[in-house]
Amino acid sequence: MPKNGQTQQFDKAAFQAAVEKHLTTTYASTADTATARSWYLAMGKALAEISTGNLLATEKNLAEQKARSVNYLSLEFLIGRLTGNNLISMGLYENVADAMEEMGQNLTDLLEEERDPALGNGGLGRLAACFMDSLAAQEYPAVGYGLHYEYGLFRQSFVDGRQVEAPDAWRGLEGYPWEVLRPELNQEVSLYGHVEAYTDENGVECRRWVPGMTVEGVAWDLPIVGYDNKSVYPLRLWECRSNAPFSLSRFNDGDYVGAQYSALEAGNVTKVLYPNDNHEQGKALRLMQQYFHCACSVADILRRHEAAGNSIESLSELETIQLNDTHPTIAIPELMRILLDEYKLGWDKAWEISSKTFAYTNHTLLPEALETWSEALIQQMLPRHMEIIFEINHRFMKLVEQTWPGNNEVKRKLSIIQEGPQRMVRMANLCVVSTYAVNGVAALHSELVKRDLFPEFNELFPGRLTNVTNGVTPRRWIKYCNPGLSTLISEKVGDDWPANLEKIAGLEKFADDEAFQKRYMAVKKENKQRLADWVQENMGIELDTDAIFDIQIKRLHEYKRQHLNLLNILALYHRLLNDPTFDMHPRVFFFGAKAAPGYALAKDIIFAINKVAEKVNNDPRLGGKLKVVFIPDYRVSLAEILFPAADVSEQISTAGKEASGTGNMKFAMNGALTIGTMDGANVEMREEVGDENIFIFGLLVDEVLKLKQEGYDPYRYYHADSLLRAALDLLETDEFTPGNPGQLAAIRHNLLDGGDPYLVLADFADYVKTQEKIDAEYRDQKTWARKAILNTALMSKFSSDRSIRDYANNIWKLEPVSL
Ligand code: 8GP
Repeated sequence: MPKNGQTQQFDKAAFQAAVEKHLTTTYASTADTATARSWYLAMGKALAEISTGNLLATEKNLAEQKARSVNYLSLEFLIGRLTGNNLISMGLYENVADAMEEMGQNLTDLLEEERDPALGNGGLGRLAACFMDSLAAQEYPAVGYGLHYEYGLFRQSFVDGRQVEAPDAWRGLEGYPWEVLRPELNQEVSLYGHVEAYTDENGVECRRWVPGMTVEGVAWDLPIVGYDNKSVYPLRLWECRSNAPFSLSRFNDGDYVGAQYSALEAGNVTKVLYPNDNHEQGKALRLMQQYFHCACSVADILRRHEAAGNSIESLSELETIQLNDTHPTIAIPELMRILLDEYKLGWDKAWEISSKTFAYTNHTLLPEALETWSEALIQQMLPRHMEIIFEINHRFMKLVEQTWPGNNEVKRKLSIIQEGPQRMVRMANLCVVSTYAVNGVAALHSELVKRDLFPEFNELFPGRLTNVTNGVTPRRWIKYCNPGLSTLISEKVGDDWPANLEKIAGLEKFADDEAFQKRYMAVKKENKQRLADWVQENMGIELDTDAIFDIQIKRLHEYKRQHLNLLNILALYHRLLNDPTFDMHPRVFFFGAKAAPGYALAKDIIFAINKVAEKVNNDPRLGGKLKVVFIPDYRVSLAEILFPAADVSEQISTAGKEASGTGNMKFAMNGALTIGTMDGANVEMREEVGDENIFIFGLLVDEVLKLKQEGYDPYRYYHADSLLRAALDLLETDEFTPGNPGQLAAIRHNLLDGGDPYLVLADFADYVKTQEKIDAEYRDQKTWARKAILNTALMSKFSSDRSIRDYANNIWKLEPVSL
């Protein structure tokens, strides 16, 4: 347990009094009648009092020290439940458990009352949350800027196997106990209108934006508590409200709804998180969200900068702004607008400041995820920003002309404006041109960014494109979610590993120690039991913890290839029923995944897995060897049960498509062995653990490209491989949908006649073979235990503390400042 300043300051009686006070005055309840939820809320409020005090002290200290800070701008922060995690960071877990016990309350039960703040879709949002944790743990001055969505990512349930979405009111009726309103930080945001030219008092020709409407940005802070230190950084979430609630004249005319129309409109802006992962839809309201987020955040950064007595010329010395993907790109023209139109700095000076302030992280190469916005839409909503984007592009095109004289093809390719029937603004190009650093998120991905996505930019701006391999926080993803393993690790390497994950390498020398292997596997077994109990209780499926727990949890997407996993399950089903010589170790295949509501094939894949699960889980002919469990409403709090319980981690994307992956790291830290392609961070994980401790299969990036160039024919694999044929053909029968043949046929059709865009069939045979190898190796529990221990021991590179140090040293040039 960390013993930091907060532990020493903890006054049990005062804390209990604060809980009681909130129970009565905030939640109108009494100790004898309060529900578990009221107790949880009151406890949360009492804890937030402590963290808010430290948040204000941290802000003051950083302003006084004139510390250089990073501002992490992201439309998503998938933070998960804060209470348990913050208690660990504050070093107060035991103290608070004890204090609550005395009040007749069990802390573990109270923690279950918290709803996950699901303010993100998947990898990109969860990365932002891990990064905030690592910034605070290492005291690199930081502010996270996001949106205060009223509804987070939808809640998922299954009705007859099909995904059904419901709104996620994560704050409940009472509000979230950790959030604090910061009314003094509110901002006014402009939209629409036109641009006008005018001559200023010095006779200089100027331009300015005359907005058509304004809305109000309301600031909410969530505390990001530094592990084992006193610093608390804000995750500042902006909520949009109307600042003109209704027009009095219209109200008097009896037009009650019309009078509140602007209030309704403004309230919509931060109403809901767009539920797309690795896909953009180009909706006007989404652009409004993005601009609203950026306008509030940039204004707040400038407010802080000036309040600390700093000149605008020194902005890039004291502040850097990291853009988490292109979603906050509009912050660039917004800062330029303020520097030009409000500070009147002139283009060259404004550009110098702005381009030294921003850096950009790319998270995907998938073309459908690369954002473009219609020029007409930006022109209408943000007319001055469109002018500024044109000017940036005009100057950039001159540079391209100097470098490649007369080459119109390269100009067309690099231009921020994409020509066509509808001109579009390419946000990624705007980012590369306007930032001082662009990074990919794993070594392979960053190479592909340079080689395939932006080769000319790499030539034009040598050194700008770089890599920072992703990581995950060991506090949440080992210490908090896997207490059994944590105790074991601390016993062997000391208890400071959560803040210094390099220490975990000390486990390597116990990999062959039989006594240690037994204890390590006993912890795994307990974690499998915890998951099995959850499944029994919530889904009514009974599981055997001697079976291999094989888990694929991530968003549902064709490129992640849950359907490759499904085809192997169908192949096993076929062999168990038709091949008397076939034997397998019992295995449970777990899935957890949400599909974007408009993504039909992804939803079909969920339906198919659920239908197959229904059948195999109840088919006595299988002798209990094969089970399939699709966990509904997969979210961070369920991930905390799933990662520690896995024997096998599925990381099976088509090579070149998964930028990094971060679930892969969480599994391996918790002792699951990976079955994976040479994609994303799998490549670097293999480097760390060695080829014998990971199961790699499938085509390499260049083999994928070559096969596609040569003309990929999925039928070739279908005809050549009888097992694949059997698996695919099962999808056309009514085997899993009795009386309704063809209900699962869309997947087969997509793979055979739809061209199999993600080469599922090409990788099938090698995948099946590698799964057989896993089956054989699992039977030798000693060797398996050794490999699992080595996975835990050799994962230190994938701590997000290391990622953040890479950003701080190589990109942001940031120094830690302790409180
Ligand atoms: C994800 C990548 O798919 C994943 O490989 C990576 O680990 C993660 O980012 C963090 O770097 N990308 C996205 O989630 C993504 O691009 N989402 C945007 C479209 C919303």
